[in-house]
Amino acid sequence: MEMSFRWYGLDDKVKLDHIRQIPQMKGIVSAIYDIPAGEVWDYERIMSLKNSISDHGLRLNVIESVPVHEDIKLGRTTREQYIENYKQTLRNLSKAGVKTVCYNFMPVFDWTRTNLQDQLPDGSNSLSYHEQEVKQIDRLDGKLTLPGWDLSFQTDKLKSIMEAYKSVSEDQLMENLIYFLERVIPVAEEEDIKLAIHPDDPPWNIFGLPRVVTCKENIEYILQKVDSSSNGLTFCSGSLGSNPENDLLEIIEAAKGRIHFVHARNVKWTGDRSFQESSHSIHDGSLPMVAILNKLHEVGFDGPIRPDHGRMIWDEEGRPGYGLYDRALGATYLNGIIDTIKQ
Ligand code: DNO
Repeated sequence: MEMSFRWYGLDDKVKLDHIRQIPQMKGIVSAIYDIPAGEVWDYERIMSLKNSISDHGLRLNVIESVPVHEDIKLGRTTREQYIENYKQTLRNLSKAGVKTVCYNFMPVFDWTRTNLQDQLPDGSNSLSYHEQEVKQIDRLDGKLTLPGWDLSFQTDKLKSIMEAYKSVSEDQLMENLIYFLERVIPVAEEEDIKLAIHPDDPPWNIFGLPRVVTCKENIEYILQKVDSSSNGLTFCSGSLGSNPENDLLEIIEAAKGRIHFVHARNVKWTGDRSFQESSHSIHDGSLPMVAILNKLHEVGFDGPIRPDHGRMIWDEEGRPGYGLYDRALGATYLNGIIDTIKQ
């Protein structure tokens, strides 16, 4: 497995020189963050991102993410142009040597939490989600906001986009995902690119918006419906694992051969549809990290893996979930397990 680390580009407080000092760190997972969803990523800009990373002895091995325009998720007729643009971005990435591309199909909101600095018993803090708090928010009052949202569109359009989703059922959203994949996967195949869909986080509907990358059955459906090795999964333990009903080992088995990227992190279940992110250790969270890595190895996964969110420890301040210290501890913990498995 290729140990990797997410880096938010030159503005990231976490520096490549520091990332490189984490033992066995090889890959950088990044993106071009200022290109709006739906637009083509320019080859020169991709190359400049790639070179800024290789100058520091690391390799840009995964793009996370090329965002999918809302019109594609909504199935609007305008999706055709955005799909063409997506294909062109894939061609440009491939030309630049990037072969793994992560993306998600969550309507409107990417990962959602209710607290970005929830204190843990050891004095550190981390991200948490409490369903009761989400339920209390009126989704259409126009002021919908939660900490840490990655919005893929202008916030002033929030109300109309939420309205538009009222007529999109889960089945329809799934159909729109398949429509998208049927068109982009042939290009990914030609370009030898592995697309890796990220599960929904959390893996259930929020604010009445449908979500479909939530469970084993749906993941199997997506992988089988467009049956190509280029159509794969980002196995994210923390996203899928925040629902105790998801058996992570069974999901790995079901996606065997189609897992192209791994996000490894732990969460502690704190109540019904509620959880808090913990350290990566099996002693702190509810997820069987050792068994997960064993299972990934057993099904032959040997691709890029990154420690996912970390806690904020040692007074570090920065992007919630994406500080240096706890993610470095996470990488080291994961590497220890991987080394042991491989002996
Ligand atoms: C959160 C991340 C997600 C992820 C996207 C992938 O920290 O795991 O934002 O990057 O959902 O498209």
